[in-house]
Amino acid sequence: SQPVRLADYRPPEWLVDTVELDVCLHPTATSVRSKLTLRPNPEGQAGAPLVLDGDELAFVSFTLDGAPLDPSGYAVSPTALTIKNLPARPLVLEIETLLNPSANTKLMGLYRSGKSYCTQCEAEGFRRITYFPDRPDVLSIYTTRIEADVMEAPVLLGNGNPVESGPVAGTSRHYAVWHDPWPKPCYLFALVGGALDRIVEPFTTASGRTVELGIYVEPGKTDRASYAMDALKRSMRWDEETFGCEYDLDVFNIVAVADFNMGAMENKGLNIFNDKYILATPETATDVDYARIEGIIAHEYFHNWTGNRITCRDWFQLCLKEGLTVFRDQEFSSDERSRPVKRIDDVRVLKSHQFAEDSGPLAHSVRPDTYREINNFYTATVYEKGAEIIRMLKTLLGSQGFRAGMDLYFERHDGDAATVEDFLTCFSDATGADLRHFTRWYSQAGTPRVNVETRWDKTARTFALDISQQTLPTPGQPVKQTLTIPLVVGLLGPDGSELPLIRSDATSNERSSGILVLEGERACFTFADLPARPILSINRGFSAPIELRTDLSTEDLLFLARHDSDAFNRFDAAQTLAMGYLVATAAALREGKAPADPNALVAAVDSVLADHSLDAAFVAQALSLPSENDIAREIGHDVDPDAVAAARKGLRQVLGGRLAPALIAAYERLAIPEPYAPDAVSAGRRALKNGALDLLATARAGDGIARTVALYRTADNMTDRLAALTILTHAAPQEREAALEDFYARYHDDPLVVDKWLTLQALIAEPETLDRIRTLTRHPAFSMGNPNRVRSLIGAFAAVNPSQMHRPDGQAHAFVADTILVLDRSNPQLAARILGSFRSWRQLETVRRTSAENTLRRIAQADNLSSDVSDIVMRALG
Ligand code: DPP
Ligand code: ZN
Repeated sequence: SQPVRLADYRPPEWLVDTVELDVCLHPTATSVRSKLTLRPNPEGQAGAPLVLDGDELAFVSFTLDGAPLDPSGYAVSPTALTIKNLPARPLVLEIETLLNPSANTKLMGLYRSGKSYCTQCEAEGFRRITYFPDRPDVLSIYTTRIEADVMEAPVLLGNGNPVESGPVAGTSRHYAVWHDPWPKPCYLFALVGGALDRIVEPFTTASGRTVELGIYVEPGKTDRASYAMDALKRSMRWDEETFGCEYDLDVFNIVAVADFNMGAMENKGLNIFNDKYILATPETATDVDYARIEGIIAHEYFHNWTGNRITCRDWFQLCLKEGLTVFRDQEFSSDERSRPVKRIDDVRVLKSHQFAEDSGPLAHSVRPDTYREINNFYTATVYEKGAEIIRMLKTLLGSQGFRAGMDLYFERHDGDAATVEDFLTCFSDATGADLRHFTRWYSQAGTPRVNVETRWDKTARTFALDISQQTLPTPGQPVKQTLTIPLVVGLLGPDGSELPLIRSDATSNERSSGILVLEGERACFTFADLPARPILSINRGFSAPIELRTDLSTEDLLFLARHDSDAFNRFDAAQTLAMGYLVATAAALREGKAPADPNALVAAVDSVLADHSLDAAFVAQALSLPSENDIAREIGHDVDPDAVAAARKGLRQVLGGRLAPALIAAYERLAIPEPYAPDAVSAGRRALKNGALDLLATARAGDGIARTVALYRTADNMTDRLAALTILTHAAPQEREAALEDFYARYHDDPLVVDKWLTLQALIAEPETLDRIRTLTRHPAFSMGNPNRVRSLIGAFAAVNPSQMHRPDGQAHAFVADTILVLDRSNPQLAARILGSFRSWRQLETVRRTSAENTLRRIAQADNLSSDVSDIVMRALG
């Protein structure tokens, strides 16, 4: 397929004002009749043919203004319906297509999940339902009639508000009509039909309107939807209070389905969710699951304004809705939970996914300027780095300036298909700020490296920071520009107190600001009137998404880990110490030398553990080391994943052994029976308790294993039981098989819990794991047809078990590649996702790198690759 280029954007030739759909659901022969009112776009090119997109469509018939057209006047294929020589005036086009939803394994367009019918149209799935100008800048008002067998699909849902429903006389069928008054692009279209149960609750909006909120689930699972409902109501209130965004329909429905390629989808008034992000009870979901459900419910709801009321002009602008909406859901979770802990979580995700993507062959800018397959751009860069850009914007403009820009954006662009430029212009217009240099964050790929050197002048009592930035080349971008980098700083005195910031280099209104803005390649910032040499705390709260290098000594980092008032940097100082140790030890192990000296890190973690004023969730984060993938990225080249795994495991044993008394104390203090509640404080206590137990068991200290066995048996919630099972699986091979068997026996009826069981086994860092996975692919609980099962077993293995995925014999590479090629025939999006796990292959040592490269070449040479897989494999090799 030819690449699509941002520079080639042209307005649509034809607009579609209204769409009337009539969908008669049938397992293998669903008919779709579509009536479009079209008119020439005044901004389009006059006299252009009308080209409607299709994808694997079976054309039945069409009429123009009620009459059939001579076959010489149009061309139709499964991928397009083209009509030439149309008069430049409003027209009515009626088209009928025929679909087989049961055969739709791509899970794009209309498909079946279990016995239900559902749709997924983002990005380009609507063209798999009917011929249509499938692009986000064509906005239409939709009326949808859905008809189905009343037994098969007693529930019929569409976008917007329900209009009417009833039986189809003389048949076993019934129908429902839905009308959505808000013009929308077709990627936000959805319908659902099935035998579903629901919970329903009213919500009163800020202006006093009542909205009926419904969550639909498989029969018998309504008791698992109450947390999602609670999160939805809190999200709706938060968006009113924080951004003045009120909901705009009479109903808001969410449907949970078991087969879904993504997490969830923000279809107007009818969100469709992967059921793993709806269903939760204390017995089946962990604290992490609850937090994700809350975050994704909020994310999809927030799209109603950032995505739906204001949508994207074209798919290059995907970050306009995604980065902004991720930022909004992060802020919501920060307000609902603990802001510093949420920030630590988000930065961990950013580094492990986005930084990894940005430093390898799949690096791309937040707003790419070309793509071959848009499905491959739902990435950590577009989402998470996109959110970081919004966060920096807020840091630079301040809360009030940021809110003023958002208000103007909603006011000016409501109803538009907008661009990143439109968005940024609102902020410069609202605040007077010049954002031209800042805009580079959207177009330049790669993580900037920022270097900080400090100079303390005892006589002058000044402290100077020499700061420089550099971004390494990425594919297609050999030469990099400088970026606007906002660095939040603090200076700590010898007793750990915050020193006043007096900038001697700055203009009067910047003099006491704790935000240093680097725009050029290098700059010097000087602080004056200091009583003693300060310790620098910089990039507080991770104010810029950068790789930071400083000249802070081990003692300085230990000091920050003990005293920094910025909780993120306190955590980060300990992580930096850990990373330094892990990188040095991985190198030493490869050369057969002794591990590095862990004393500073042990002291840092010890002081965090001893500080009972800290949030338990924060302490749990401090106990948790950088992942093997994070360490590999830090090493950057010639990586031996076995050495990395050994270094990390060794450090966990050191921490568990040396800190045993404090860990035992923490465990015992927190292991008091209390009824389960998923709130952040209780979750934090469990995270610390189980984190302490994990280190003890790993070190075989403090009766860690016996305590874990007991926890597994007595746990009354999934968080504790899964934590115990995880520890036993990794740290107690002799307990492993019995525990895994017991877990499966307890939960085999619950696919979402079985997923946890699959993932746990996929992540065992032992050579037997590959065979175990092969065996599990034949297990009755596994299915290649269900994306959650595939991601839980094979996706998890490929992405987060680096020592086994990159076995030097190449067998795991071969297995994963074979799986990808099989999957590509049924579900290319899922296949391409898993292939993305090869993204860091170039950093491996020679033997493993050669195996990865050969494997990628074999995939590239396979016949009939989807555009999804061929795009990733070409770029990965590129
Ligand atoms: N737009 C969805 C989301 O990120 C993904 N398709 O919410
Ligand atoms: Zn989204």
